[in-house]
Amino acid sequence: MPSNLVIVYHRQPYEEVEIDGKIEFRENRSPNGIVPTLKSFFGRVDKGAWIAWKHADDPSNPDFERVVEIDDQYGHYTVSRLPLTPEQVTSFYHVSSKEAFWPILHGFKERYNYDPVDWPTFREVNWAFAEAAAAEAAEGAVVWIHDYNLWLVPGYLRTLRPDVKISFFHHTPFPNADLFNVLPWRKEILESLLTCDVVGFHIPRYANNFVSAARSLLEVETLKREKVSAEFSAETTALSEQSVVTEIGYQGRVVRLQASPVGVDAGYIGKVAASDETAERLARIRQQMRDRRLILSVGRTDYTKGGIEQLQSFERLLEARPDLRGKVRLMHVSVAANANMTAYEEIQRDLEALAGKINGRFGSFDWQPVALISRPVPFTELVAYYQAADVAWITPLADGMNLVCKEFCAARGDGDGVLVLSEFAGAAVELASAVHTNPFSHKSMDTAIQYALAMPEEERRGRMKANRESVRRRDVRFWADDQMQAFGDEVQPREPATAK
Ligand code: GDG
Repeated sequence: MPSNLVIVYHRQPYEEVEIDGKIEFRENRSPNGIVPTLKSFFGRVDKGAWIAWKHADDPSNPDFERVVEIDDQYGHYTVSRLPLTPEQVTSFYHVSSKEAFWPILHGFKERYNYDPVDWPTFREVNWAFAEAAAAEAAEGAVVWIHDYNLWLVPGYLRTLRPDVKISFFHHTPFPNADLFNVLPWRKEILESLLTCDVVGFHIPRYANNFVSAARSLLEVETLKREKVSAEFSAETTALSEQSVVTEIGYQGRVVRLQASPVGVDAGYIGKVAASDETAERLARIRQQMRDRRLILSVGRTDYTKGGIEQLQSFERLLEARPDLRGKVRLMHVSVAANANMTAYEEIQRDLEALAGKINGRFGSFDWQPVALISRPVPFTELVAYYQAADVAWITPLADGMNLVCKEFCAARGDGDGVLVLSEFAGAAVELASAVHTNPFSHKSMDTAIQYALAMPEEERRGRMKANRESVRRRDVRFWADDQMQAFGDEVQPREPATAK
């Protein structure tokens, strides 16, 4: 049966676990908030399809199961798995996407590694995704493609299936022309994106940057510019915009640009937070903490997440404030999502060295200032830490959105806790009541954490109330509805099945 919604995302939407020689599909527990969010869309259509890749040493092996049927709490859908060889995965994902695109998207020109990129392989893999999507899509279906490693899919798909509606969402930032044009394949990428009906971004800044890149190379016309919607904070921060381009024209086609921030499943997080199990865990954590304050930091091990800069600030805090020694602990959860990549191994080593240095310098037999956690913490446990934290210290140097800060607010049913948030996380233009900080300034980082630790209860509660309201109102459902509107009537909104 053809699908009226096809989601194209490089990762499979579940984990494959072998139990007694049988493969079982389990909820994906890797540290990334995207997958459950996307699956929640399948509750809205009769039949959905997901296109991903799967490691295959020998893609011609007839036993390779290409299509898997799933019926779960999200709905009924099939998953088409493209068999990629280890060489293709390294080239398409680890090299082109992570070493070349990722640093440019996040503004780290000096980390951009051009030489090893094998562009024909990148094209070949993107073509395979486009072909698989074309095979699954019903007449006029919506094909929703995710993230920069599939940048060429829209262009290929448009040639294969002119009838489908194509929407492309960027989970990362989108840089301006000065940065984007560092990529030698810039024109090909932009021409592909301009075959979409909708190109989505988290926030207006990224949409405007996309326009700047497109206008620098192609005859693109601005058709509509609007005042930034009231969903985004009126307060100006590093990523604010006053107006946003919402429609552009290219070669007779109208492309709609949408700034639509991804939210979290606030209802689900609230339920986990209110459970007896979490209450027990929370009590245990509090007992272990005794009267010490807990600063919590959670993120993937990645130079964009600013872990090193944060630990350096924590060291300066303990240096400047002897009164806090023995009274405060930083729990720094930093989980590597991409094993065997030099850049991430280096960060991991640096984090370990710095945490060790701080612990050696300030710690004692019964007090370790930094708890560095490098293995994934189960989500239900993470929620207990969100609740136990006096401060969530979320200070990426660049981040498309950042879901951790939203999860923290959603988990704080007690109305307490302080969120310190980098101005360079997309979420900062929504969460006006967070304590904003500039991670490129020692002074700003150091002042913000001290301010948060000293914040009186009334102010804490006032800020948390406003942040929680915003996180709950613009949760994952809000994002879903926003996206559905952009798709038009092809995917009829209806009550989604209960997610998770
Ligand atoms: C990309 C963009 C954008 C983390 N550690 C553990 C754990 N996590 C979970 C968090 C959260 C997710 O991972 C991280 O989401 P983020 O949004 O913070 O970051 P990215 O993975 O970089 O995601 C980002 C996002 O896409 C969505 O568009 O916001 O800007 O970079 O859900 O809870 N979960 C568990 N244990 C951990 O140790 N269970």
